[in-house]
Amino acid sequence: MATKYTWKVCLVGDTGVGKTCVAVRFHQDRFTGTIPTIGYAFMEKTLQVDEIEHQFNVWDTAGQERYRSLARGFFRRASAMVLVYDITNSHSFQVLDKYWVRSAQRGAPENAALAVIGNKSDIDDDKRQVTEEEGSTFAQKHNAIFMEVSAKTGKNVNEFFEELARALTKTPELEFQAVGMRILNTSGQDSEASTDEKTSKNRCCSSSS
Ligand SMILES: Nc1nc2c(ncn2[C@@H]2O[C@H](COP(=O)(O)OP(=O)(O)OP(=O)(O)O)[C@@H](O)[C@H]2O)c(=O)[nH]1
Ligand SMILES: [Mg+2]
Repeated sequence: MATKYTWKVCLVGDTGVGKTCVAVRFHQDRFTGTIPTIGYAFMEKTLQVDEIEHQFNVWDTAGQERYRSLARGFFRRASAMVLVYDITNSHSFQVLDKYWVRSAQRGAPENAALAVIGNKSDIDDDKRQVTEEEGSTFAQKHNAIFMEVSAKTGKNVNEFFEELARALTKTPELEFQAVGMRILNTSGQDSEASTDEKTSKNRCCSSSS
């Protein structure tokens, strides 16, 4: 039987950088209009990489300042924290170093993997405010995977998750473990369940759009 891993991946970064669009592109391979996320959205997708099955539980968090403390609550037991910026918005890049790295490190397990995505690579070069080299240097500093992607065209989105899967395979201890609890059903028999499993029943859910 093929090995199967489950990874919890949280997308974080400023509002408008395209976290939801990246998640939707990965999950449904489409690009849709979005509204700012309220709270979080959850999506699940399985990828086959090098004959290993990787189930990604992707938590798309809200970047708006008023939801930031709420977002941190979702980082617990994360296998990887993905810091997303918009290559046409230098502020969204600077704020990764100023805020999101620390926020991710505080909320997620100490050894959680870090990755960096520069989104909107489809936009013309004259609007670019962050070079690929700057993105790559920042990622190297944090020992993180780095890729420029476009949620709009789909460029590199799957490739990013494939690379993340390969990296995570080297640290199986980061695999997502649902916390079990016993619940009594109406017939009085007890059964195993977990809060995370219950959340994931819908496969894709959202507190916003
Ligand atoms: N050109 C281009 N536009 C994009 C891309 N990804 C997202 N956008 C646009 O960027 C805007 C914000 O995208 P969202 O995915 O909602 O951003 P977000 O990071 O989830 O924002 P919050 O939920 O508020 O944290 C939308 O208008 C998208 O159409 C991309 O790859 N290319
Ligand atoms: Mg969003």
